[in-house]
Amino acid sequence: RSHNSKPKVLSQKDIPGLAKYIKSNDCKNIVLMIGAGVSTSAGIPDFRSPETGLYSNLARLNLPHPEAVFEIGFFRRNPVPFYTLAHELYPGKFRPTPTHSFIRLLSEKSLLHTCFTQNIDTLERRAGVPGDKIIEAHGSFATQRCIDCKRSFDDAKMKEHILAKKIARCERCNGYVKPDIVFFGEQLPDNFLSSISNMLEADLLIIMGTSLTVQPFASLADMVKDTCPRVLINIDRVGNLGSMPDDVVLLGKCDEIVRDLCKELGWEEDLDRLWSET
Ligand code: CNA
Repeated sequence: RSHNSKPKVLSQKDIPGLAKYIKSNDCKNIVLMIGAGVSTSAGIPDFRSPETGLYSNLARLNLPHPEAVFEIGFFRRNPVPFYTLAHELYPGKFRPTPTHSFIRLLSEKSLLHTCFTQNIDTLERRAGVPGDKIIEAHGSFATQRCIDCKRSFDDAKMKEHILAKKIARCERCNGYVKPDIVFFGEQLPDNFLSSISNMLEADLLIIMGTSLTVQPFASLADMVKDTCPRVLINIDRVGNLGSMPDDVVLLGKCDEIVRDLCKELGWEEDLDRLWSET
C-alpha cells in the first residue's frame, strides 16, 4: 500500500490536517503509545539509538549480549548489570520533557483516553498525567519483590540499595530482589492485558519515541478501528506506519514536532505553562 494514498478521515496528512481533526467533534478519545524516545531529551538514553543508546553502551557491563540485562535467567546468575542500569535510570533524577507535558495537556483538554508506555522512568506521572490514564506496560520501579519466593520488599530500602548500587536480597529467603519491571519472557501486567480493548475506543492513535520492536506492545498499533488515524512522531520510520490511508508520519524530534502541533492548535502557551510547572 502506498504512503501517498488519499486520506479517508483526515483532510490532510500533515500537522494542519491533524490539528483540524483534533479540534473536530470526531476526535474525542486519543490513545498514545510511547517509548524511550520521549525521554531521551531528559537525558535518559534509549535502547536502540546508535552510539547513544544503552545497548551500544552496555559493553562495559560484560554481558553475553545486550538484552541479557533484562533476562531473568541472566539476572539470577548475575544481577550486577541490571542494578548498574537501574542506578542510571532510577526515577527522581530526571525532569519530564515537553513531550510528557503534551500528554498532560491532552488530559487537561479531556482528550486523553489512555497512555500506553513502555518506559520505566515514571516521567508521565511526574509530568502530572493522571495515574488512571497511564498503563505502564513494562512495569515500573514503584514496587519490587524477591525473584524466588516473590515476597515484596520495602520501597525505601530498595531505593537505598539502588542508589548505593547494592544488590537487595529477600529478608525471608535471601533471593535477589528485582523491581517489578517486565523482563523478556515475563508476562505483562494485568492492567495492560485488561486495557488492550481500549485501542478500539481510540479516535486517534499517537505513537511517539518507540522503535515498535518489542512485542506484544508493538502489536497494539494494529488494533485500532479502520476509521482511527494513526500518527507516528519519531526520528525514524518504524513498524508499518504509513501503510494505512490515514497514517501520518512526522519524522524528527518529538519535543519539536509536538510544539509545532501545539502551535497549530493554539496550545503553545498551555504547553509552556505545564512544562514550567514540572
Ligand atoms: P528503543 O528501541 O530504544 O527505540 C527508541 C526510538 O525512539 C527509536 O526509534 C529512536 O529513533 C526514537 N527516538 C529517540 N530519541 C527521539 C526523540 N528525541 N524524538 C523522537 N524519536 C526519538 O526504545 P523502545 O521504547 O521502543 O523499546 C522498548 C523498551 C525500551 C522498553 O521496554 C523500555 O522499558 C525500554 N527503555 C526505557 C527507558 C525509559 O524508561 N526511559 C529507557 C531505555 C529503554
